[in-house]
Amino acid sequence: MDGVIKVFKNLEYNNYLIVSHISPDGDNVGSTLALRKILLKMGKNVTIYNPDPIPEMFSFLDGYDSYRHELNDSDSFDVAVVLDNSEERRIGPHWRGVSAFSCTIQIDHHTSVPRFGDVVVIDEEASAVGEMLYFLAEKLNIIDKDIAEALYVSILTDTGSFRFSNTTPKTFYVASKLIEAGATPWKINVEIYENMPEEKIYLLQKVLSTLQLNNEKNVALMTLPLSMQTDPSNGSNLTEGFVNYGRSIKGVDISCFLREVEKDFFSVSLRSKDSDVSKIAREFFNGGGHIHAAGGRIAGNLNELIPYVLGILTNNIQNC
Ligand SMILES: [Mn+2]
Repeated sequence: MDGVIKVFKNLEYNNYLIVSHISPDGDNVGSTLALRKILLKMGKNVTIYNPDPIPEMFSFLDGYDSYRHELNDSDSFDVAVVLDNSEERRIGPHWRGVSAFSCTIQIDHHTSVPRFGDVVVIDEEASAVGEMLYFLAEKLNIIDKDIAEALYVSILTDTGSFRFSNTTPKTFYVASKLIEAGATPWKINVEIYENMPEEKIYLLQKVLSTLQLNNEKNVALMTLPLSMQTDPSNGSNLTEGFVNYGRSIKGVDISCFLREVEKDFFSVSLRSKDSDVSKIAREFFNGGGHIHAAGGRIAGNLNELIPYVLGILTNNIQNC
């Protein structure tokens, strides 16, 4: 993080743009809002951008209302900070590339290869970008309740409430520091997990009705065609976490969720207990991610995709 701190302390750089990835999740939003507050406290001008709607469950976090969903040609920034994202094309349609900035910083914990920042900090062992940013905040000696809550949300959501394989002693160390700094686990739990729009539960009901397993019963597949959606533009928010239900079945290694984004074009979410789904996502679904949580996309007709995808996943199970 020393390279990042050097940039932040450069008095010639005053205007910051913070971006992450489309289809925002908890780590994306939490790390973006925490870094926004850190830079504001350092006296910088900060713009945060995401083209997509920010899930309402994060609305209790400081800065939630300050997202911009588009950028103009007249906007000019000294520094761009890209969080939780290893692919430039997933930043959003208004991203003009690194040449638009004096300096680009990339902070990430994904295993995928492409790196494009001038200053790159990657920690594949970190449970969340929020965990990495805690050490930045600590070094800068800038932390308050807002920052602690946002970072706690990053870690809570990316570790599936401290249950996933990315949860380490360091994760709990950082979480304890964040609680000391003002994050309240129960309050945040209620905001994030006990506060769902009823629409989401009705959608889950429909998605669970599509559940099917392969013959070996180690791959689970669920689907959500456009015909089942009343608000496809909000589909990534309303279905966040659905893919985990497939993995929760005894004996299932890989769970896959296909959500139709536009006619005959699907977003693919993958979760696993053992197999490396980031490899499968890269090879077959034009995506990437982590060993046990990855995603991508695929074009095709749903009736043809179902056997095709089940076949790919069945053939790529790695027995550990
Ligand atoms: Mn993340």
